[in-house]
Amino acid sequence: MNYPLFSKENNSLAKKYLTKEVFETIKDKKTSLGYGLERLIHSGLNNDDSEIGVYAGDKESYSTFSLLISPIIESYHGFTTSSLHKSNMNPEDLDTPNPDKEGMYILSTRIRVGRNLENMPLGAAISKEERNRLEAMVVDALSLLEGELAGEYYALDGMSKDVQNRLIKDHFLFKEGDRFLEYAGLNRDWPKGRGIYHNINKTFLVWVNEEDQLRIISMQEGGDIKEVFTRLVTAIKRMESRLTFSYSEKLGYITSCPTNLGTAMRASVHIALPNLSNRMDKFTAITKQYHLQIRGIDGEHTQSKGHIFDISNARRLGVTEVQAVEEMYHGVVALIAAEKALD
Ligand code: ADP
Ligand code: DAR
Repeated sequence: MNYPLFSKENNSLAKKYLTKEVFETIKDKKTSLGYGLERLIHSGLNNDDSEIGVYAGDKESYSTFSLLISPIIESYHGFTTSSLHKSNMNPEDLDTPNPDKEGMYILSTRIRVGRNLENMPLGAAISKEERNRLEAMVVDALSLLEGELAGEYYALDGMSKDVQNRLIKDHFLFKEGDRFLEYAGLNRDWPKGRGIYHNINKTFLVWVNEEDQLRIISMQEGGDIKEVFTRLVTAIKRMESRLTFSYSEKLGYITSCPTNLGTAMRASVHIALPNLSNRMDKFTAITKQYHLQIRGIDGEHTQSKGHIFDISNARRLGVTEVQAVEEMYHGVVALIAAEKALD
C-alpha cells in the first residue's frame, strides 16, 4: 500500500493523524480477520467531506491500528484512551425534567444506542452467512420482548418500497445507500440480513445490520426525556439476557465508527428554533459550549427544514449514559432560553 493521497479538500481526522511516520508503522498490519489499513480508511479517502474517515472491521482494529485511531478518538470525544470508560444506565440517576412542558419547541425526543455482538466481525468485515446468522439471533432475542416493547420484525429484503420510504420519511428507518457506509463495505449484500423491529406505537425500534449490528431506539413525541430513556434501558437489559454485546473497559461498547464508542448513545430532540436559526452565531456558541451536535431533520448529512433541528450530544465516550443525556438536556435548556430571549 502506498501512502494515501487524501485530496486537499479532505479535512478528516484520518488525514490529519495518518502522518507518514504513523503510516510506515501500521501500513502492513492486519487484524486476525485480515482487516488492514486500506479498508480502515477507504471511506474517508473516497469521501472528501468525511469528518472522521475510518470504520473498524472488528474489535481488534482498535488495538491493531491504535496509533491512528486513538488520536481520532481523543480528538472527537475529548477522552484519553488510557482512562477507563464508565457506564450508568440507571434512570433514577437521570435528572432531566421535561424542558418544554408547554410543547412550544420540542417536537420529539429520541435516544438510541449502537451495539455489536461479541465474537463477531463488525459490519465492514462480516460475511454474508455471519450477517444472516446474526439477524436470526437478534430476531430470536427480540421475540422475547413483552408488554409495551412487544412488536414485529420486518426484513428489508422483500419490504415494499412504499412501506420502506414511509418508514424512512417518518424517521423510523435508516436511509438506503449511504455513501460513507458504501465505501466502508457496510452495505455489502444489501438488503439481505437487514431489517427493522418495532412495537405497535413505533416508540421502541431496533435496526438490524445497518452501520452497527443493532441500533436500539426509543422515541416519542414531546420532551419527556426520562420516559424515553427508561424505555430504552429497560429494553437493553432484557436483550442482554440473550445477547452478549462487544465491550471493552477503555472503549466501552464497540462500534463500527469511533464516534459511537463508549455509551454508543445519541440522545436527540427535534426542536423548532426559528429565532436562533437567524442567529447562527448564538446558536453555535451554545452547541459548542454544551458539546452538542446539530443535524438536519432527516438525520446525519441532511439539512434542517422549517427551522426544525436535530440537536444531540456529541460526546459518547468518557461520559456515562446518564451524563450523555444530561449533557443534551442542559444544552436544550440553554437553547430554549436563548430562543425565548430573542422573541
Ligand atoms: P442515528 O441517530 O442512528 O445516528 P440519524 O442521525 O441518521 O442516525 O437519524 C436516524 C433517523 O432518526 C432520521 O430519520 C432522523 O430524522 C431520526 N431522528 C433523530 N432524532 C430524532 C428525534 N429526536 N425525533 C424524531 N426523529 C429523530
Ligand atoms: N460520515 C463519516 C462518519 C461520521 C460519524 N457518523 C457516523 N458514524 N454515522 C465521517 O467520517 O464523517
